[in-house]
Amino acid sequence: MSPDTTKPAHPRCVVLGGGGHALVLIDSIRESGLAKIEGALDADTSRHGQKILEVPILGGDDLLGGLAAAGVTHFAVGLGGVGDNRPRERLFELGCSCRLIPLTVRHPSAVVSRWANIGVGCQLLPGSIVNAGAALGKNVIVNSGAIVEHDCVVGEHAHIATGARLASTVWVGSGAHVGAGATVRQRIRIGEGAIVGAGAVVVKDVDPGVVVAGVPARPIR
Ligand code: JB2
Repeated sequence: MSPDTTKPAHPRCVVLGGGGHALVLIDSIRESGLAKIEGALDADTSRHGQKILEVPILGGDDLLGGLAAAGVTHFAVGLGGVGDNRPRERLFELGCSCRLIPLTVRHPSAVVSRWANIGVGCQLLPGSIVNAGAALGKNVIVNSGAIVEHDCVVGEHAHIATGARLASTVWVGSGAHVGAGATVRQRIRIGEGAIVGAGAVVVKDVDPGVVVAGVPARPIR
């Protein structure tokens, strides 16, 4: 069989962001052996020249085009975007506009069914579970220890935070955030851009853009 020349043999990746989320992401990329990390970019100029897990913070996002021209092939969005996934979406579009490929990251400890559909640029972090029939759009984070049960649908740029649990057939709209340790009951719909507070238990549908919190979860904004 002739080699697939559409796929770079050795992905070379840049991470966008150099804070807490980038720490876990860089570790996950390394542990998975997915790509060589050439550097990180950060908006905070005081970080430039520093290192994160031995990865140099090269400068700001204005370097992206030059890095692509110099042979970097992939990017990974290193922002967690807690409570607002729009900056993550913006960085995802920026990376694509520079003709870089979104790196799909899967830590070796993540349990991901072969019958799940995983979009480009998704991040399946340590100990996460994505079961059969689940479908994740592009740039979704399933953070450490989070569970996406069978037949859930998670829209693009959404973030299922650390230890959150989606019971089966939950629908999560694009850009929504399900907070750390939250639980969402079967067949619930979480609207686009909605936020589920940490530790909430969601037993009713959440409208787009609404913030819910508590047990049982109620709208607070
Ligand atoms: O537009 C940007 C940009 N905006 C902020 N481009 C780039 N390249 N970098 C950007 N940043 C940088 O991201 C900030 O200057 C900062 O260094 C970093 C964000 O770090 P922080 O630790 O504040 O947030 P985080 O999103 O990496 O992590 C949060 O979310 C995770 C899910 C934290 O709450 C973590 O504890 C949490 N696990």
